[in-house]
Amino acid sequence: MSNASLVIANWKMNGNRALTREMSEILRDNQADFKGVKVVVCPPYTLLADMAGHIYYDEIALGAQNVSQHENGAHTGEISVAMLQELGVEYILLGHSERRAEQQESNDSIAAKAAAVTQAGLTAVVCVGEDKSQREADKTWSVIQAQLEQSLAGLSAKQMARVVVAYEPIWAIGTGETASPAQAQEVHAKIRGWLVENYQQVGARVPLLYGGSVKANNAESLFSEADIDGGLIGGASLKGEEFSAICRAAK
Ligand code: G2H
Repeated sequence: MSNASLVIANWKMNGNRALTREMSEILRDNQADFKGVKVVVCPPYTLLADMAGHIYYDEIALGAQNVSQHENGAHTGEISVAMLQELGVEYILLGHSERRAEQQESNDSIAAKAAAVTQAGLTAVVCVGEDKSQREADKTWSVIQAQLEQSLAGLSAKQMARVVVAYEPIWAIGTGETASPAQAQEVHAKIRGWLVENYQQVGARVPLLYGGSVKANNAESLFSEADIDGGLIGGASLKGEEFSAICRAAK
């Protein structure tokens, strides 16, 4: 039985206007199959307005893949929380491992962004995860714990109520090598324990997503784990029928 209730599509730097239309039509046609599961689509910035125009049915929300920590001003190339809010964005991914690696995004800047997002009443999806060498050196939990401590630093309980944590082992991202349900659950249980220890009842309710090569054929077994509340889906979120099948597995 699934324990999931939230599935987020991370299109990364993929897609075009044709895909926003196609995806929204497929999700609209299949939505009865995953009633009760919140589905969030995070296309690139340039497709947000287009996607917003196609979201005309319940339980599907708009998300962005990043945001500036600044409110406004001289920050060329940046996009603010208010700008995204104006487009109808409700969820914002923060600290994805690709951004941590390619844009040298630090835990401090992720914490500043998480503060801005949650302060505005939007949901921050904070990503954490270890790489292969850290796992092999038995450092998985110390890496994740440090990321949690630093990326969520300074958030009040009220702000934490607007946080989702996504565990994405770097060695499983886009590689086809998924963490087994047991491997994912082991880390999720520790994240849950840490959240409860630090934020009590609020921490118990923070949704925990697994990400990393989730596909239609492994979603159900991952989503049946006790502390896996949903998925953050990359490659498979670009294929309408496969993504719908993943949403269905969350029901
Ligand atoms: C992990 C995931 C989505 P994929 O990055 O964030 O991508 O499902 O392609 O491994």
